[in-house]
Amino acid sequence: MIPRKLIDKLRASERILVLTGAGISAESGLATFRDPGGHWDQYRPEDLANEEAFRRDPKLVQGWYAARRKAILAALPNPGHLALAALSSAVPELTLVTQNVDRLHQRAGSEKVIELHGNIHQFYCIECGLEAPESAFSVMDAGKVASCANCGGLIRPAVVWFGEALPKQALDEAWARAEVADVLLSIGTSGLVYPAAHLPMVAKRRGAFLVEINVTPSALANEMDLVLGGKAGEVLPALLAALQTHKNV
Ligand code: BJW
Repeated sequence: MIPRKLIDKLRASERILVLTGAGISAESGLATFRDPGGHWDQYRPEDLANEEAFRRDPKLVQGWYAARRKAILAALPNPGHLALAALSSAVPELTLVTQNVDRLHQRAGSEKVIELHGNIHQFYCIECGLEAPESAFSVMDAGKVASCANCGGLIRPAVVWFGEALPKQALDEAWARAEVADVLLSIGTSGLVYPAAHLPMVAKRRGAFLVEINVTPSALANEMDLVLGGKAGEVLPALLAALQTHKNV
């Protein structure tokens, strides 16, 4: 299932960059965005994931994020998350960059995770920036609009919406790691959202070996050196096992 060439590449590599997307959390029961049955089947991105939409209908947007946050808190890291956390101890240097806001990588034990699109666990005031207290979630869970205790402004999730800049430090760090990676694993992402989708190309220009793990080929599949079709929660544990077996030979 795992080509020997990949094991050899991983064994020879000094720096591995992993880019994950919503697909890695699918086996934890969380919907992706663009797959059939995904979030964008139900809603148009422009109605939810941008500031204009939020100001137009804060109740809809807060309610959607509050419901997703609840589902995320009830979900568990799956074998894909766990295998990536274990992989970081099996190779010299692994940088994990995620577009996911769910923090399942951290819950699986990955220590340093570069979050490109923020996280869904914190909310802050759109006017004064104050972080919202835990009580705000009860308000949203009850279907009401939560506002800032300090200034009355609307509170929003600490995620990156369309048209917003990614956190500079996270993007700079991810870019820098892409420039020096020997191997890049792109896992469970459609490769449609930029600038995250540029990272594999940045790594490729510098000579990295690109690998995709996805149930269906992504928009970036043609750029890959190797495409492993399958679920992240099955392929990654197999990859880890193959690497460990080979190590012991
Ligand atoms: C499995 C699996 C299993 C299933 N195992 N696999 C060209 C260049 C640069 C930018 C742009 C550009 N064209 C347009 C833009 C702008 C825009 C953009 O990219 N739009 C495209 C859609 C065209 N980008 C932005 O607006 C970004 N900001 C920006 O560019 O700012 C510029 C700026 C600079 C300075 C000042 C001001 C502005 C921001 C993008 C923010 C994206 N936000 C979202 C929502 C975040 C919050 C939330 O979670 O609600 O992030 S959108 C959504 O898409 C979310 C995801 O992180 C992101 C990526 O999705 P992902 O993870 O790839 O999921 P899916 O569903 O697409 O794919 C799942 C995959 O998994 C599939 O391939 C499945 O097959 C696979 N899969 N099960 C393995 N078990």
